[in-house]
Amino acid sequence: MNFPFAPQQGSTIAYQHDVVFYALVALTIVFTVLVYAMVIFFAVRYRQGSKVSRHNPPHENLPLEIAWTVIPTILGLIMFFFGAKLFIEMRTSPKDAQDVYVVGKQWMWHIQHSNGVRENNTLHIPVGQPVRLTLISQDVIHAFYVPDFRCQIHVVPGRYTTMWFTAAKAGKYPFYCAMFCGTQHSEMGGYVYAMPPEEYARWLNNGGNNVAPMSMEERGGRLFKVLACDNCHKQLSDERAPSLVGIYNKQRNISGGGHQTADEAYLRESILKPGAQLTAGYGPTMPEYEGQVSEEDVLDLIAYIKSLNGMMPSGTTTVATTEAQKGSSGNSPASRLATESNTASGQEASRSLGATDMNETGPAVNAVAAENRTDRK
Ligand code: HEC
Ligand SMILES: [Cu+2]
Repeated sequence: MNFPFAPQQGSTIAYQHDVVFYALVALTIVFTVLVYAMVIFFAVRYRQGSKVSRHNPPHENLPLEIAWTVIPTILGLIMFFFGAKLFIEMRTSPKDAQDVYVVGKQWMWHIQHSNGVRENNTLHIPVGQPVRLTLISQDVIHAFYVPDFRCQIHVVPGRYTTMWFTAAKAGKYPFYCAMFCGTQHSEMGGYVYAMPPEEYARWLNNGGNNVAPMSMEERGGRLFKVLACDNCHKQLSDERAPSLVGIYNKQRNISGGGHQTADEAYLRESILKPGAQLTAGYGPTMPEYEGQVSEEDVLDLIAYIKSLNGMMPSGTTTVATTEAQKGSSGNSPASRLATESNTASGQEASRSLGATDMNETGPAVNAVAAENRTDRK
């Protein structure tokens, strides 16, 4: 069915809730139809002027009266039993529930976890563990409503209300303000992110970031892949580009004669304006990254290039442009670099950026990273 009849059942009580709800709807329909069918039937049959016999109208029918009293009473009590049982369950939070505090105000939801992590209009929770919300409003009456969890509670100024639920499966569930509270009431909502407990713990420990803060070096390594620097700069020099392994603070031969120390300034210029000083033996084929990457990105790239010096065994001066290195064995520092960047930073890049973002340039990468970070105002 494409059009869902009801919201998905995202919490542990959603199924019971739906059973009670639909049973009540079914009973209501049955009795409404029964009563109205009889009203219409008798109204038509005994309308003024109809030729039906009106002799001997029955004045009492004990079995019938007992039936129409006892059967609805029993049905009503059954509904009451299951309804009250579920109501009590939904209103009594388990002792081990994890506390989350929610403040509603025109027109947003401020949420705070017990370790101090805050978020706005999103609520991250662990799957399969009870979560208790304590809610209050800063201005007018709101209501916190998670349809997929079948949970709703008023959020009132000057008074705490509570509600609890256990998310049944990981996913993204919308929540809304369910009490008309002013002009932007309809925008007062967000999403519950139910995540596996380990992931939630990681999220909480990272201060509400999905991705652990990366070191400059790690971020630089990721940019090096994302910006496709590694298309040309392999771990070994080849005809496309010189290797960057171990070049930091080493003398570089500049084409047309002369030397340059590959310090930060030289590396920055080599990235932003590669044509300014070409490495001996190469043409001006490297694209200019000026305007493509931010200064932060450049600093991160430089930190990454510096870290490549650590790949060098002590005593080695350079592997950058040595022809002999091309035939080196699998244990060389250069191939260790290859393995490292293919696994660690490569996975990091695809995990947090997604495969399609791999061609994005610097500022876009920053935007993605910023989006991953939760607004913590
Ligand atoms: C199209 C191939 C290509 C791409 C892509 C490329 N480079 Fe280069 N790069 C070269 C070539 C060729 C040279 C040598 C000529 C020169 O100095 O411009 C070079 C030189 C350099 C140097 C100076 C190295 C030395 O020997 O002193 C650095 C640093 C550098 N690139 C970093 C980067 C970074 C960082 C990126 C990604 C943002 C990148 N390159 C992308 C081809 C490329
Ligand atoms: Cu509201």
